[in-house]
Amino acid sequence: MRLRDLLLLGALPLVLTTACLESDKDDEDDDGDGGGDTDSDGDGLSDAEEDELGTDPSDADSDGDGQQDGEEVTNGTSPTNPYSLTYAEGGYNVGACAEPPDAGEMTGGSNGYYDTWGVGDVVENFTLEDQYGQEVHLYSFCGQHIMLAFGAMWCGPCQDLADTVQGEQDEYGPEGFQAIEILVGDLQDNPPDQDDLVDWMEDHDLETVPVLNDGSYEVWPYYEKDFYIPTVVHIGPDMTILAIDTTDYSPSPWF
Ligand SMILES: [Ca+2]
Ligand SMILES: [Ca+2]
Ligand SMILES: [Ca+2]
Ligand SMILES: [Ca+2]
Repeated sequence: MRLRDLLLLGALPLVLTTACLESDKDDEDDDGDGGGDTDSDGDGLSDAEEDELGTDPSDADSDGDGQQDGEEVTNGTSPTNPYSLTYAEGGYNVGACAEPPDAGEMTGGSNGYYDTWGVGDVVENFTLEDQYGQEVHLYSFCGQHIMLAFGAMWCGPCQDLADTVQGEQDEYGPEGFQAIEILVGDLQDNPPDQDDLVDWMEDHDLETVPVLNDGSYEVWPYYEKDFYIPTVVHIGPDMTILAIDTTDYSPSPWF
């Protein structure tokens, strides 16, 4: 006998009616997709799906990164990691680590001015502005092989390297790679401004590569060994340094 018929008969006490209605919401599979149908927070994932994913069924944006849980699943980013998100501009090859990595200590020794990162270290996140004015986080690329290329606009070898970076991105991106250009100086070796970042992108045909501004040396000194640029760093998918201030200007040895 259906619930409706019982109600018509007046056979059910109110408390049982309520229990039956809740039970129907949670357990029945009206659309036949194999899971419960209730989406309590309206983020596009049912409560049952959220239970499996480890997201919060009563919070549409479990990790608080501004992108809803269902949207993240569709886009292939992690709904439980606030650094894993889709950037509005640039088409960057972001990663989907379920949670941010656990950064270690710097073990690379001093370069005479600063302590530096070393091979095997799990690096800290950094956040710098890109050519579109977006705040870009290193940890957004956790899960990918990352190549950082620090340089300055006046530096010829940095220009030559920048000319090759989009090609490397196109070749290795589908295998899990993101190149990141980071400018520490403009043509006069002053801190770059937004127009400089755009010029660098356009001059070197960087279509899906962020150009970040580190004109205030927040990041670069801790990766610098000999104070010659460009300074290239390779970081593995688990955010461990594979090579630092290296002459390997391509990720090819790791693919
Ligand atoms: Ca939901
Ligand atoms: Ca949710
Ligand atoms: Ca989110
Ligand atoms: Ca996220």
